[in-house]
Amino acid sequence: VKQNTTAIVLGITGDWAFAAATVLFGLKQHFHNQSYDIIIFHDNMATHDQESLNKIHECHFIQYAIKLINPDKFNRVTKMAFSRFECFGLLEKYENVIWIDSDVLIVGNLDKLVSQNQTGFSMYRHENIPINVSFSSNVDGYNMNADCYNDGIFIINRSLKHPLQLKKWCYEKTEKFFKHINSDQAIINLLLQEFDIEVTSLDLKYNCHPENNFQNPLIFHPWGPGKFWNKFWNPIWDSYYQQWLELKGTPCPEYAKFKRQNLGLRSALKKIKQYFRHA
Ligand SMILES: [Mn+2]
Repeated sequence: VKQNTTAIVLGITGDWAFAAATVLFGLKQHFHNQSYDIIIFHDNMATHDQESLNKIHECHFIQYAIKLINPDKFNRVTKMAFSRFECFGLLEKYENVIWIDSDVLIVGNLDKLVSQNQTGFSMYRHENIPINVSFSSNVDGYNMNADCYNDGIFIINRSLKHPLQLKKWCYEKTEKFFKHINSDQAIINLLLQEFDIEVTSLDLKYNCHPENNFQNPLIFHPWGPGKFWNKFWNPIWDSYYQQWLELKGTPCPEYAKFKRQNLGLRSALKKIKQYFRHA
């Protein structure tokens, strides 16, 4: 079997198979100009869910083992968020590696995504939001007021120097700075400073919060605790989710509850109208 030159990487706890499914459906719909391998780092995902995901697109499943000093410290992310550090190692096998958070919704064409990356590392930059939002306390020796990059979606390629060293550094500093950091994103932003990495600013359309009134989004990403299954109801996400259920994938208990509470027929119609007004 010929290996593709591009890998798309997800990392989820076993109970987020439904979320990965919605990303795979979005990719199937909107990413056509090349073929790619899909790699899913997971934490004890049920075999039948792996089989259901394979029906959407063949996936390479990798059980992720990492011992962080204190995973309970991170209330906003699970240890699986740190599996994005594996992307650096994957550059040994792939020319391009794309990390996509599984809480996103792909709504437009991604054929130009890989070519956005001119420097080896591409991510959306939050202008005027300092990196200290990702920390509970400052780390000495770094500029904590630098603009924060959002690592929910990033693209790296072989222009990036010594990727294995970067990977090692990320894990080491996650342990070393665990008292200071709130998430993986803190470490990625320090990494940029430590290795003086030039980042290509990814356009907002590839990493756009659903509450942003941006006109032509291609990927919605509700960073923060509100997700498509508990806060931002969206008909496209819902249709992908229904397809997942048709594949007998394990449902999302939170979404069933959210729908019951918030989506009587009347409020559903209202939200659909609002959606198409903005679309
Ligand atoms: Mn996210």
